[in-house]
Amino acid sequence: MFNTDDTIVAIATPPGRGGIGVVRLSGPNAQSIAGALLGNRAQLKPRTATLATLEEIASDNDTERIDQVLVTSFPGPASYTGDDVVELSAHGSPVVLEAIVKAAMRSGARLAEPGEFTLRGFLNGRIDLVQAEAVADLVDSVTPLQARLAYDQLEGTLSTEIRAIDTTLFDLIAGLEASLDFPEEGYHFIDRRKTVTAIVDISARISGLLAGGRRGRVIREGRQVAIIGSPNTGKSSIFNGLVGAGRAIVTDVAGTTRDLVTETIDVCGVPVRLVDTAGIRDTDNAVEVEGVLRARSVMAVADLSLLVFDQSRPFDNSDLQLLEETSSYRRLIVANKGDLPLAWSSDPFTAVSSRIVKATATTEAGLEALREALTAELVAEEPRRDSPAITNTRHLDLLERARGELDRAAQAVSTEISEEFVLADLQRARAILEEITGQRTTEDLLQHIFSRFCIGK
Ligand SMILES: Nc1nc2c(ncn2[C@@H]2O[C@H](COP(=O)(O)OP(=O)(O)OP(=O)(O)O)[C@@H](O)[C@H]2O)c(=O)[nH]1
Ligand SMILES: [Mg+2]
Repeated sequence: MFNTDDTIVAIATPPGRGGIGVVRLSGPNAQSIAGALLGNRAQLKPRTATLATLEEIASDNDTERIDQVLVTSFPGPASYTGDDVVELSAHGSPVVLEAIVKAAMRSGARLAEPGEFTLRGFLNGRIDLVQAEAVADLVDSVTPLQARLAYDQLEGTLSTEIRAIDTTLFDLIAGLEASLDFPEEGYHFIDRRKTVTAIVDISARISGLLAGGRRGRVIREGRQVAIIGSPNTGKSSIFNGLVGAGRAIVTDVAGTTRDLVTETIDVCGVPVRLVDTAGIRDTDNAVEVEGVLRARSVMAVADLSLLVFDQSRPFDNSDLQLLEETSSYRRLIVANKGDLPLAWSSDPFTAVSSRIVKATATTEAGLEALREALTAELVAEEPRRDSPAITNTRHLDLLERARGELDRAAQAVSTEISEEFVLADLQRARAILEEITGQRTTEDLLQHIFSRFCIGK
């Protein structure tokens, strides 16, 4: 399925217009195809930008100029893909870029699949699987913290740690095998106490990696937060305040919002999809009924709901109902309109364990406490730069499985089970670690990972 012998081509810059657009070629014929497009006039020096005119043979054998381009050649194996790579920087018009791709295809190149450049880099051993996944994460990042963690993984921080653990495990296995293989040298019985300590040490290092994993995953995948409440409590005002723009309609008419309104905001590096919803109430209006249905379904899937109440209005039965209806959801209770006189005769939240925050949606300062509470709910401590944070579920699952094998091995040693079983557990743990970095993979897995890339990467 992965043909790596041919030359691939794709536009590497995003769709649409731009100052510059880049077309990338990779494969054994990258240089000759680029040469043909440039009329074989330009001398390409490795890793040096050369100004050239790009043209193609028109139907009547005349040449037709396409654009003036900057061409850079990266001979393999020291290139992104490990093969010969040529990058053509043209004027960023989709028409020009497509003409270049078509001309390259007429000269024998094949249109690249999503992620195929990076896949080749992986297959050629330029990067490991963790780094390849980090490329996609970096391209997809929407907050600076996401970008930073992805870049750390691309630099190899995580790969290095996993390989180090793998090497320690390898040494341990080799030592155990030797003591089993050469009983005459007096090592017949492995030192069980030492072996357990060694296994427990390795397991602890994996636990260390896993410890930051939950937060890492939150940063990579983001969170969805629904704003829920009775009509007119100020949900859309809160939404607009957090988004920093008048995105949702705000009026003093109860039942203003009917549809879901969504924006992504950055909460301390975590991308948060904030969803404004229709005020929940019993109504005969068909449009509003649908809006309320949608509000409830968003609440059911959201990671957190901001449950908004208007404290300038007496706490009534419908408020109480809403409080009960949401008791099983993860929620943050917001007592809004803090600038107006309090109309609640008693504290309605005495029996509630959720975090409660006062807010005034109409002023910047009035939202500060809400912002802080939101951060506290969604974000724990920020990972340090030098600690390789795990962000990817695939890595988390595999590390947990590896730790499981190690714990089983440690158990087996201490319960005097035959050494062969211990070795088998340790070998399995190694195999799992190697799946993370991609020393062992399957075609299905690669297909799955690289299909989420964009074309040209
Ligand atoms: N004084 C004061 N007025 C507020 C505050 N928050 C919202 N309002 C006003 O309350 C009214 C309703 O605000 P919205 O944000 O539209 O309320 P909503 O909950 O989205 O309403 P629906 O979409 O109808 O459910 C508007 O007139 C807002 O200006 C606040 O903190 N203080
Ligand atoms: Mg609204």
